[in-house]
Amino acid sequence: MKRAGTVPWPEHEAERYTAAGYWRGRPLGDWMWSWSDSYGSRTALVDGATRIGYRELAVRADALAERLVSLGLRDGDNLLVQLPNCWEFVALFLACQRIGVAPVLALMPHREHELEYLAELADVAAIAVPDTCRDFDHQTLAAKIAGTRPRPVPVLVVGDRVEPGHVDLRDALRIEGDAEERRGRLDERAPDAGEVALFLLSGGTTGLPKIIARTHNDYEYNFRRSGEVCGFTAETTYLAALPLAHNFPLGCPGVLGTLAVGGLAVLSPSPHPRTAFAEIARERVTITSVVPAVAHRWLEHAGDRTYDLTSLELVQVGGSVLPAELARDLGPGLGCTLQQVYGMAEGLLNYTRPDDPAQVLRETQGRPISEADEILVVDADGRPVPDGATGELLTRGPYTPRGYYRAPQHNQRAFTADGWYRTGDLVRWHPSGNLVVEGRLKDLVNRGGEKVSIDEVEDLVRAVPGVADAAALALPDPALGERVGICVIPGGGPRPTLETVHAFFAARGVAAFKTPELLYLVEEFPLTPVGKVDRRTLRERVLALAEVSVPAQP
Ligand code: OOB
Repeated sequence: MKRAGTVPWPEHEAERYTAAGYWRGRPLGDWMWSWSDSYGSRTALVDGATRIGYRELAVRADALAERLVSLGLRDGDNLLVQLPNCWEFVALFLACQRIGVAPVLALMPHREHELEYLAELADVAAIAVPDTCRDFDHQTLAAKIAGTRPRPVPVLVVGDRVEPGHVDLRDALRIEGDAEERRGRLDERAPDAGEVALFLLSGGTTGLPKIIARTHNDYEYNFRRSGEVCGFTAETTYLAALPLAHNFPLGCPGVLGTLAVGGLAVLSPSPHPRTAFAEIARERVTITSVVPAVAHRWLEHAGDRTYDLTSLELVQVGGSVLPAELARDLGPGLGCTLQQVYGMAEGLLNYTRPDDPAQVLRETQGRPISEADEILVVDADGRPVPDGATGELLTRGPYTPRGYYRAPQHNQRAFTADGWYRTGDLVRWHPSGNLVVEGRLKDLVNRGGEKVSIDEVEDLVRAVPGVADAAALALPDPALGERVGICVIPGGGPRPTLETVHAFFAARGVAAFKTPELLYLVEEFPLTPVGKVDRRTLRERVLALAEVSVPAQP
């Protein structure tokens, strides 16, 4: 592989995956034109009042691809992308695929702390942002990040207020010149299908998020096979309500899985019930995907008969634990079938199938999409547990890469010597042949599907003035499932408060979803026999306190 720091699959596996037809040896930019050739005049994307056809999307993506080339971007370069759900996101993603540039998909809440780290780690050759989003000036921050690079990198901006010196991305998407000639020129630049197509961010347990390199071959299989399993067809109207930088709405089967079969992808700027319901009603959406926290809010609003949701056939729910009550009520409440999804940006995808019995739909997180997905459930010593017992899930397969990008040390822990990815999830096999997620070993807070590293939060809080030591905890939350709590041993000086911690996180430019929401001052941390912080005992103590002193959040 071209980029240093990627971990390829062993050659015999690559050959096996190719021979079995999982890997088809064509880059995603090539597939884009296949879709256009097959479905050319159909509508591919809806973004508010804008409707983009399949051929138009391909022609515009090509125009942008040539502009990226003229800006100096080349096969093997990485581009930091921080964009909300909009048609330009999809066009930029596809433009990159034409010329071997890999987008690094940052999340919208990311700020200087995360973006600078990602820009550095992936050594990005350009940055793409909106001018502003939810009152935040992304353009100014992107210019600052661009200025930290060893050589100046272009800033591409989607919006009405593009500053001088930045590239107007909408302008670069304008159609000029002969589309067929351009298509021919760009075909010459097609990257190898075994190379990196995109970078997804991992929830990460140690420090800042790790980067996952997904190849053209593996990601195409990811969304194609997902589409088959979930019953996506040319009649599908898919609503992307979750942020597209997430694997789930992007490729599970998501927008790419929809485009691959000639369906219609509707891009919603927010998963807010009113916004999403209005899109569902207007476009007669048939399938969408949500995290349990969003499902919870949708169900609360489902009784509101202002919106016609009768077109909905399937709602996919995944990303964090789906409470039993919600699993029971969601399908009837929204008038559609529930599909549980247990997936990860690292690869492995499990889905319940739409025609599974009700008990399987409600009580399990589904089964793998591929007969080539290998799964082991192991005990603390790495030995397989008896069938049906709970253990850690290890996996390998045709769309589960063998290591994180540029993280050799972390890879030694996160992968076994023979290439199994340690998910850090505790699972068991249900008698029906589906997986049930029982908990996790990894140190993170799953805040409504958004993953927060305990380690990263603790490191930050330890740097707050007046803090001697800090231990972060996942605390229960009725709406989000979990939220970030922090236990602090005060040092000298003024006592730290939630306000000082918030101010510190904001000044450091940390994504807001990582900021602790509850703070407890303690004198010491309980320790395990080996001298580590005993988080379980600490959590129990804090929860006992919380019952009397912390009002439930609305
Ligand atoms: C999805 O991907 P990530 O990378 O944000 O997070 C993966 C982790 C899993 O290892 C697991 O700990 C948790 O999120 N998770 C679930 C779950 N689905 C994911 N925990 C309990 N129940 C579930 N159904 O979250 C993701 C990627 C693709 C599709 C769907 C979700």
